[in-house]
Amino acid sequence: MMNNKVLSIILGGGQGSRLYPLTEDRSKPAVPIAGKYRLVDIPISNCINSDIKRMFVLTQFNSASLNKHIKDTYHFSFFSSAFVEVLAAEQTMTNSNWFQGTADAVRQSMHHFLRNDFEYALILSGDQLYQMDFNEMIEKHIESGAEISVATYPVNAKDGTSFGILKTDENSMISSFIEKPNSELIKGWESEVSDEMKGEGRHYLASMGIYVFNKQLLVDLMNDPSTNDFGKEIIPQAIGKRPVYSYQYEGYWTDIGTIESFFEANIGLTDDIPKFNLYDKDQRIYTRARILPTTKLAGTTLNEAVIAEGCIIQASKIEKSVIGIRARIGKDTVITNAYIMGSDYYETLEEIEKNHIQILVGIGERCVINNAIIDKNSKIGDDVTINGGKHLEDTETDLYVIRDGIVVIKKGAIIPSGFVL
Ligand code: ADQ
Ligand code: ADP
Repeated sequence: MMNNKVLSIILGGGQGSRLYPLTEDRSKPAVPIAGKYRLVDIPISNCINSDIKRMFVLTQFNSASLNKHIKDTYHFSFFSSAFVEVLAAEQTMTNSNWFQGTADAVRQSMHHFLRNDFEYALILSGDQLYQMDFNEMIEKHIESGAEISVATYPVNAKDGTSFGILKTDENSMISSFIEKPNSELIKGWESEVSDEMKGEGRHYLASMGIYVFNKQLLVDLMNDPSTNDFGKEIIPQAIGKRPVYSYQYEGYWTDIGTIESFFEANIGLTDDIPKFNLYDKDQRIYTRARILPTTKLAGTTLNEAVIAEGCIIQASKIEKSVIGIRARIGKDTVITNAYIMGSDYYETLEEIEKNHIQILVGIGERCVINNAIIDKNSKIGDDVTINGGKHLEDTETDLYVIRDGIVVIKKGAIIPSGFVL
């Protein structure tokens, strides 16, 4: 019922440096996940499933692929007030800077938001994997008399250092907050959590970076130009002065802002019962309907594989891997623990012949690929070995980047036949 009073603001990404090179030539919300989606589809789908249908996506780059994706995917009825609008950092007469942080991004876009009628702003992160009904959070926000609500999630001490950690009183009002405490500082920030959480060592309440703000307070806070960030300034400074409440979330939620967490979240989809459920018809994840043909397989042993549509696969084995749209994989190739993003296009037989194309888009024959992310449109020759793992040091070349043992082949990279890593 409240949904027509809610405006959603999706923080689509700063520089995206932690997801580099996936963000080398696309904005973070456009990074492909789970074989056929893009990062931005997650918060947008959560909003649609919560019946919140007015969304702004804030991003640093005005990327053609993001705009095309949003434009081609989210069509609403002519008579509906629903929209998804991308706002890229823009230079105006009064401001020549890029967004300086999350709050600054909201501040600079405030004039766009204020053209809409709303009472509550739902501020979301663009790099998280979760399925959440925001209605419950908004209802609690109203019931408790909060002016700001922060969604929270119990984490362990190790993970706690990468989040805002908070404490609440017995009514869930937040009494103190510390942004990303180090392993020394986090001591003493334990909260009372359920026995189940205790059993898992998750004693610390982390901010999920998901906020509900009363409109007027947001407007007031944005009038102070000295603050640039929600986690570093806005939230900690509001505590004690305004009613700021915690809304504790129970479901699955993970941050996918780094190569390692992004990789693990994708490979996790191949689990017997994945924590992130793409098959739940009540919490559907939307994306572009590409009308691709079905996937064709020949001679492949599959085990725990997630395979998108439009692929042509002759590999001998695919295990614990996610294979994205239009992927082409040659004979006798073995793929394990890998996220192959697939391609934006196919080369036709005529093209291949006419242009004497030696290395086709996709993966060639007799390759071995393990612990790797292969970005879109890359061309991997025959007899290529890419064996990622902790034995490899962080590196960057023109063709690939290694982070935490995961080899990321850059978008469109051409890896010559016989290459070994
Ligand atoms: P971080 O995720 O580290 O911590 P931040 O880098 O500010 O915070 O990013 C939050 C979201 O905003 C991300 O989706 C990011 O891509 C996006 N973003 C960042 N800068 C942006 C910009 N200039 N323009 C548009 N979008 C931008 C935050 C909180 C912590 C909390 C974690 C939970 O600060 O308190 O624990 O989120 O993940
Ligand atoms: P996605 O399918 O992941 O949403 P895009 O919308 O970015 O990807 O691109 C898909 C479309 O882009 C393809 O159907 C194709 O028509 C076109 N395309 C992109 N790159 C190329 C290319 N190098 N050659 C031919 N077509 C391309």
